[in-house]
Amino acid sequence: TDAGIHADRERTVPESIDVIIVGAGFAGMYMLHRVRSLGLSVLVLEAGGGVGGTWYWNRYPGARCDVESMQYSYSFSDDLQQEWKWRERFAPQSEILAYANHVAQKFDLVRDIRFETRVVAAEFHEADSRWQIVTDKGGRFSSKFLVMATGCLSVPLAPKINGLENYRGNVYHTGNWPQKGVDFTGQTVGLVGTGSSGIQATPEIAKQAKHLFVFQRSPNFSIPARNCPISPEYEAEWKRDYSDRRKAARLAVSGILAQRGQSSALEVDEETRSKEYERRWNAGGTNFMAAYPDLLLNPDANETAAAFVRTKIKEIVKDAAVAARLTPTDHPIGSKRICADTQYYDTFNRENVTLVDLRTDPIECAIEEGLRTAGGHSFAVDSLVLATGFDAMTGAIDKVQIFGRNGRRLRDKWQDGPKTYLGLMTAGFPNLFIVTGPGSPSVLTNMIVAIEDHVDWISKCISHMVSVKANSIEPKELAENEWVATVAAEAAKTLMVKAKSWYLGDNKPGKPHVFLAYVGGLPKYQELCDQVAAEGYRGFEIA
Ligand code: N01
Repeated sequence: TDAGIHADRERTVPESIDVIIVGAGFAGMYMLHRVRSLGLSVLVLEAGGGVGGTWYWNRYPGARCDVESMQYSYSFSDDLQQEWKWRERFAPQSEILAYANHVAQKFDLVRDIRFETRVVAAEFHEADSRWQIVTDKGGRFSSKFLVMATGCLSVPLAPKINGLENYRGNVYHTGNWPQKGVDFTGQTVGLVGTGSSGIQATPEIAKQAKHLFVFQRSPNFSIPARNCPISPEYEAEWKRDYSDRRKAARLAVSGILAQRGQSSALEVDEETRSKEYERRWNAGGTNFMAAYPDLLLNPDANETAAAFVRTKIKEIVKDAAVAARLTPTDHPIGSKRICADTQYYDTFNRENVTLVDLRTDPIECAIEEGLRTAGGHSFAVDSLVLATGFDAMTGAIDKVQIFGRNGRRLRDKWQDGPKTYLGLMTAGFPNLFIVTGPGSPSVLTNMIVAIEDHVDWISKCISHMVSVKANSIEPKELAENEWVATVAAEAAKTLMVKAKSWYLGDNKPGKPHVFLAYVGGLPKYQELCDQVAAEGYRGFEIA
């Protein structure tokens, strides 16, 4: 409750620490490492029982990264990137979690992390410019700086299904999967949601279950991942010039090294285009979208790529009616996050898989045995898997009761959409940093690159604050308002605003319709962040 933070304030003396970091995912772990090098005291508070963040929670069958392993990894330590061996082109969740644990061990991180400790409230005290932090365990802390490293897709979202309490089977959410895994052998399973998570889980559950019903509201575009083992030659090639490749990746809009087409999709003839799409489809992965630079800018260009994928779905799925239901027609390809799959569309050729189209016949309620649709169809299922996504970008911050200057609550400030300067800080909440916060490139890029850049910037900022003996830093309202307008204007130039998506908050009833990430690309953004710092933190108030 809101009273929580105020109640016990005077009872115990809080532990006093220079920097408190919330979250021990990839952002929190690197932040901890960097803060230590500043010689400050630091503590990480983490809700989970281990490190890894999103890769700790998302243990659903088929969970895998869609950025290649050689790139979806830290670049800050050459020693680390040389010694770690990735086994697959796209690492499965288990391997990424093992990597996170390896990093924690190598840099001796765990001694400064409190696990199973959820931050519930944080309040800024003007008198001493410090944050007072309260955890669900009743722990109280005081820190000069507070860093939210709480992730962009870390609060699972479950739809309200009437009567779910009457359902007698098991309910799982992909974003909060049981640690010991789930064995669906012999079960009839219902899976709701066909985003990245649902598309990855579907083929794996289908292999195990007696029968799988996939409840689809919106069909999605998906490209085959073509995952494969990493050959020793490929690994050696990467490791030979790892640092140059990392530098080159940082010059790409997405922070991902990929072959990028240079001409408009409409400048080349149809045959050339088809060949190029075919080549990328066969190469696999989301780099498909890098075929032409205008795919997310020009609807006609976009349609050429969308039409190609639609044809593929028709070719793969044998039942024409099922193929038609799986075919997206309501949004430009890539305007919702494009998916990468392993045998997703093929899975609908299996006898034990049924696609249920919720657009024509929506879920009405849960019954004891399973789900019932508005059309009166009942589906008896032993387990229900919700692959229904996340309260993206703002969810984890919103869950903490954060009070800034004058007791103003962050949730109230952000009620019409998040307001940040550079996605890093928000006015009225001094010394509160957000790693890959709303208004930064974050989810549109390689998250690890975005995280490293932000953590480096925040570390330098904290170091600057210490060296000039300043008490507080926060954005000026004007700079923040300008940035919010820039983020919206950049998004409006693209087709990204043409879909109902979590990028726009559309997946959560009542969430403001605001584009949540900066689409201008990582290099331009990073240059701006560096410039701002070099000019004495232009747009920030340092006191
Ligand atoms: O979630 P989503 P996700 N009734 O929001 C449906 C990253 N990620 O967990 O489109 C019925 O994309 C919803 O339908 P609709 C990646 O950035 C990456 O799959 O709203 N259906 C949709 O189909 C990704 O974008 C990886 O009509 C309902 C689905 O649930 C992000 O995480 C892997 C419903 C939700 O899709 C989120 O992906 C996994 C309802 N009431 C995730 N409510 C990789 O690296 C929602 N849905 C590969």
